[in-house]
Amino acid sequence: MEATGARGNGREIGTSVVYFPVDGQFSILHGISVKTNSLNTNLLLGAAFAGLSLSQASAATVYNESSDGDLSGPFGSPTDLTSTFGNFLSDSGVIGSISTGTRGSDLANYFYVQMTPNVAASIPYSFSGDSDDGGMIFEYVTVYAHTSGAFLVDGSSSGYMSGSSVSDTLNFITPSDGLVRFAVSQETSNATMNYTIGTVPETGTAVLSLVGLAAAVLRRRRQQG
Ligand SMILES: [Ca+2]
Repeated sequence: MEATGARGNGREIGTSVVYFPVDGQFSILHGISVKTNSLNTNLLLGAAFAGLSLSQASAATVYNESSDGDLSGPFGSPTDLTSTFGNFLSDSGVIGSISTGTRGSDLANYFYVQMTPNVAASIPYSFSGDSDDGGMIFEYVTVYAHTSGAFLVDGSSSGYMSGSSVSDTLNFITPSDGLVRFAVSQETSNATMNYTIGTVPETGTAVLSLVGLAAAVLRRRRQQG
């Protein structure tokens, strides 16, 4: 989906953007329609497509176990993701799962990443899962300084649930070499636990951004008019 002249540069809006022969009504993404027959419609569409291009350009880097491989189980040999992300503090995240008992033998996941040294990090995480114990699931994300093994978050940032989900944020100061190890584990008999660590875009984010930007521009045009 490209609009000639507007790709990746929103500053061109209002100077040279005319892409579509619009008279009357143009439908955006099967639901949102913009009704006008003035040049404004072209400006709106230009803004929308420029926004989409910018969104794609800054898309998050995500390691997904389902397509990129199961993360390491032994604590002493975590998966090295330093080249996957470059800097995990940027838009990036991990999607994975652990399972135990009747659900599998993937008891824990360990990986380490590179971050900017000596900065305050705030990393979101979430768990969702199911259990056939009919009771509680305890899950943990523990954060270590990879090189020294020192605790950065001691695993207390955990929750419990049965068939629901929890989310929280891991707040810590990155170590002097920036290498940070994450440990994901759980304490239950029979459960599969899906988790995310870091920034993981939700399905449809780009579409929502596109529609939202177009709507915002339209509102502003109306206010100015
Ligand atoms: Ca796994």
